[in-house]
Amino acid sequence: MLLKGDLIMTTNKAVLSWIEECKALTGPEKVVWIDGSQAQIDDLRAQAVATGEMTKLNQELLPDCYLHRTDVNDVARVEDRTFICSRNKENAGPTNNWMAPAEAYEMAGKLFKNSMSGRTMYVIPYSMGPVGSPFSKIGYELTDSIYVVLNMVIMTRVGAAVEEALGDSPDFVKGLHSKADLDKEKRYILHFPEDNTIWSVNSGYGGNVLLGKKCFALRIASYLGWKEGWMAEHMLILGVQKPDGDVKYVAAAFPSACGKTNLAMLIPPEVYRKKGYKVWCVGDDIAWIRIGEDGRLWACNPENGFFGVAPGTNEKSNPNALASMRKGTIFTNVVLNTDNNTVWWEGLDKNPPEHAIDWKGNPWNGKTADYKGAHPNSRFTAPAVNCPCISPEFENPRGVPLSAIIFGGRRAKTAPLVYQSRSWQHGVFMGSIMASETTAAATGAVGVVRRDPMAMLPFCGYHMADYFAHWLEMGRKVGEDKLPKIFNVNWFRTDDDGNFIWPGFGDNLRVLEWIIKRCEGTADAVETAIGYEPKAEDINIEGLDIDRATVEGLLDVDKDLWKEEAKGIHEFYGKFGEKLPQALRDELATLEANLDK
Ligand code: OXD
Ligand code: MN
Repeated sequence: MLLKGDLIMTTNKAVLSWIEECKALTGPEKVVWIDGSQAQIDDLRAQAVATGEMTKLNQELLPDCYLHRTDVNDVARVEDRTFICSRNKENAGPTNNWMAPAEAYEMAGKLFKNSMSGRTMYVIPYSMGPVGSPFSKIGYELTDSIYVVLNMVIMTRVGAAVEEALGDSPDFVKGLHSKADLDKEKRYILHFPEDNTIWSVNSGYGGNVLLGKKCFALRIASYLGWKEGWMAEHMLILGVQKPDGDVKYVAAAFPSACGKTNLAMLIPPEVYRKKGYKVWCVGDDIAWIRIGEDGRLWACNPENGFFGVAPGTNEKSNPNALASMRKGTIFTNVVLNTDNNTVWWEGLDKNPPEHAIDWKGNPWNGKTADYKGAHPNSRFTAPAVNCPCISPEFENPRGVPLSAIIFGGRRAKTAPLVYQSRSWQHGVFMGSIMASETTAAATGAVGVVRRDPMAMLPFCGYHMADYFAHWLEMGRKVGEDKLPKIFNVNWFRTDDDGNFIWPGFGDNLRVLEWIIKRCEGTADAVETAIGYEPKAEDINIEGLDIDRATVEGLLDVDKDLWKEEAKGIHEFYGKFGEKLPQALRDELATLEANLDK
């Protein structure tokens, strides 16, 4: 039986008894069931404005948009306080923090004890993926934060249809979140993969508290995928529509700060637009990948919105993202322009507001201030339907068939603009050695190589060597002829003065074009020590300010740098000991032999 409003209830016994347990633990004053209705959303927004939790923005310029500021000590994901609480320590592997489940439940149980006293517990039933799709999985998040509710309503599919789809099944992810007192010393993001459970306490920042996203759709889902024969990946999904109307889909994994959202929403350069090219965004962050009825790999974006980084987003870097956030969007930790009640961030334009409030809530004059007004990790939470290039296949319960998988990173010299793997196994090796060099934007030394296999280092919910083995196993199941081809790209090669050589942004379509032609068997390649590369003349530079010789430079493979790279890979692989699949050791040996030729 389903009732409306505050009284919405399900008869699902597993759901009800778990909520009772969480109520007894956290002691809320009342419980409100989220039905996703507009009336309820309006009411919650009004409550959040009344308490100061959110600021209503200029409704003419930014209809249904709000601003929220997090606590100043609570502005990003906390990897050092994120744990995989598998029963066996070995199953979390060397790249995750681990805590024994009993210890974790006991320790965090004390932090949750009466943490919702005097507060409301919101019950959010949500689906990752279109409700009822074979890809989709259901979760419940219990939270004491209206901000979380309003973000989850954008980022996931919420409400009664989800509960109907679940029926009496106990197969749902149990997420419990409490802001508690936002004490950063007591902040924990705990995952219990074998229990389908997530506990998050003492944070109010998106990545730690929107439990459908990184916690469920990557950490728990990667574990479920391993057990059930599918894959949860930190990948964007886009479709390139060619002039003949045919659309080819690719999924791409990049570590953070490599422009994933920008690539996902790419606008083709003019020469391509004139020919009739178009790019469709299916997702900007997460891909769930399954073997389809035709035996190929199909991908679905489990999310329903974008939780993107605001700074640097502008009319040049990503006009589609800007268009996506013009209505129904929640901005977090950006600048408030008090002259017109709109928002601003560094890199939006060259006209910072003079009368403003910074992300910490202090008066800020953008014309004279010598410090940033928006937090570097300030965010927009925007509904996917707002995106002008959202794919017509976004809601397709079958997902989209993948022609290519692309890995990438930020490398000043080592990796060429693009290269292709010789096989699926070699492609898995390419993903496993993914790395990015640190930039001046982050604290710490510049140019330090950080390995981030498949961009999953912070998000893999089990032993990463088992994860590599799972990739290899998926390849064996599908078979080379039906598998997507695997590529690596690097938009970030620099010249001797440190300037980027490749124009990037929309022009990345020029590289995607070669990738797609390789998948179709209509472009040539040359074999190098690291894999297949385009001939310089096969990268279209029509309308660009760079010449053929520059493209040759971008494709250059410096064997000495790669020998250094191979040493770094040995060191990284050393972490995994005996568990590292032999196939990856073989690939490393092949690379080294090729470099010595
Ligand atoms: C994200 C991340 O927020 O990868 O998407 O950190
Ligand atoms: Mn991400």
